Amino acid sequence: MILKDLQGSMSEMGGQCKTKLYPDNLPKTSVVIVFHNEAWSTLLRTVHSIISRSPRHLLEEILLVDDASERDFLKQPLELYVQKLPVPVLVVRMEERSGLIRARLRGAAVSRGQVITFLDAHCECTTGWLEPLLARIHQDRNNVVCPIIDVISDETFEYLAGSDMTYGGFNWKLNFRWYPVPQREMDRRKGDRTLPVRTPTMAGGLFSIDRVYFQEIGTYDAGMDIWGGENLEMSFRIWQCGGKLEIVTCSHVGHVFRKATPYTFPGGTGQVINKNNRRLAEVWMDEFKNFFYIISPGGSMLFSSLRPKVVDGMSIETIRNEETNQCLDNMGRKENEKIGIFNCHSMGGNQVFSYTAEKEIRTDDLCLDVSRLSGPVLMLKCHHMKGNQLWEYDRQRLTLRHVNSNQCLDKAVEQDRQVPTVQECNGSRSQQWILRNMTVPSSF
Ligand code: UD2
Ligand code: MN
Repeated sequence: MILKDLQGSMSEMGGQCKTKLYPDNLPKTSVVIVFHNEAWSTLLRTVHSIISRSPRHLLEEILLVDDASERDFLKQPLELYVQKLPVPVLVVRMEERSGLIRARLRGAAVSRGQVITFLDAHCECTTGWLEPLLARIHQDRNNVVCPIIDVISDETFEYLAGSDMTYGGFNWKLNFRWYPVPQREMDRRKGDRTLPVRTPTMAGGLFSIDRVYFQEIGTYDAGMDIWGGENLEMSFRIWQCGGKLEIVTCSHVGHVFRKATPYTFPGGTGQVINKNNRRLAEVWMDEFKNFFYIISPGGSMLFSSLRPKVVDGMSIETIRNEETNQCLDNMGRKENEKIGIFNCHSMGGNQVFSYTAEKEIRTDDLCLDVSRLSGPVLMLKCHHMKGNQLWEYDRQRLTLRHVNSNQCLDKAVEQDRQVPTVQECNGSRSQQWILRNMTVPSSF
């Protein structure tokens, strides 16, 4: 869709949203904002936008939960400032650094509204943000609802509208990811884009939930530290406990997406996030947790002892070159970069790929892609259109033929380093690749 069309249909949707009517008796919400070392301006931008853009009768209070910040202006000056505001704003202090999950739980415990709305501490609520959220919960208190998250630039602080064309998913490292809303969900909402989008997962920072439902499903996992994992954990919890998770397209809230965090991760970033993700995997993912253990670097240490058996119909493989005995490896590289080749380590991580039913060779949401003869093998976003991402594996000859170019996956030496490439198929050992299924214990 070209940008002009997108903007056209967005503003059309905006128009439909503007004329929507909401019941008078919507539930009241408490807004819980947790923060650690937040900047004064962004925190207050959040608070003021809530006050000036929420109908007063729908706003019970705002709770600012300070997760043991170290900045003086967030202490007494903040308390003096909020006393003068026309809405009850309470500053709650954690005794020690507890992480955003336990800080949110404290806020929820202190709050009194029928609905609890969580926001990050660097947001801007837009006019009309609240009514559509509360209306969905009023319709069914098992609806958990997110606004469309607009982008506030972390350089200029300008406000850029988000889209209703993406929703939440995740990869097997258990990172939250945005994906295009699938056609079936577009079809379900055909003719009325003001209908909420059902989303598998949420980004985590901005959502409203009925207080009783929140308690019924067991709130958050209080054993999770600092940051990460709780968003997928809550998403899985909701879908597995009789709820629905939705993006309400008539509600927009901006969020500053930061390139760096203004805080530390006591114990180490990787360790903290891995611990949270393991809790999430163990509690909610049944045997699917094994994909996580194979693919995530921290989990893979467990892998050799676990020897997971993975659900039928899905497979992940290592791809080893018969001549050099080295394995395809994404080298931790990103979209548009070249795939690499490296000594096989059997630890999963960067050396596992899925050879999909659509015959793509896939790592996360990137697919091996070749666009010119004898050219480099790049990792591009999977487009599911076959084309340059279609590979035919011949289990007898052990070749991976790139169908479009009719060349075979091979390797070349470039600046003293092995790099995958495609070449005329010639039956040489350097064009033979062993796909080993990581999920069959006996292959160890
Ligand atoms: C996203 C979510 C965030 C959370 C996170 C995963 C959005 C827009 N943001 O990351 O809410 O779900 O994914 O965990 O969906 N904070 C504390 N104590 C800490 C660390 C953070 O209070 O130890 C606060 C922080 O000040 C902020 C909030 O928690 O208000 C979220 O942290 P973030 O903004 O750094 O997370 P973000 O947006 O990268
Ligand atoms: Mn944030």
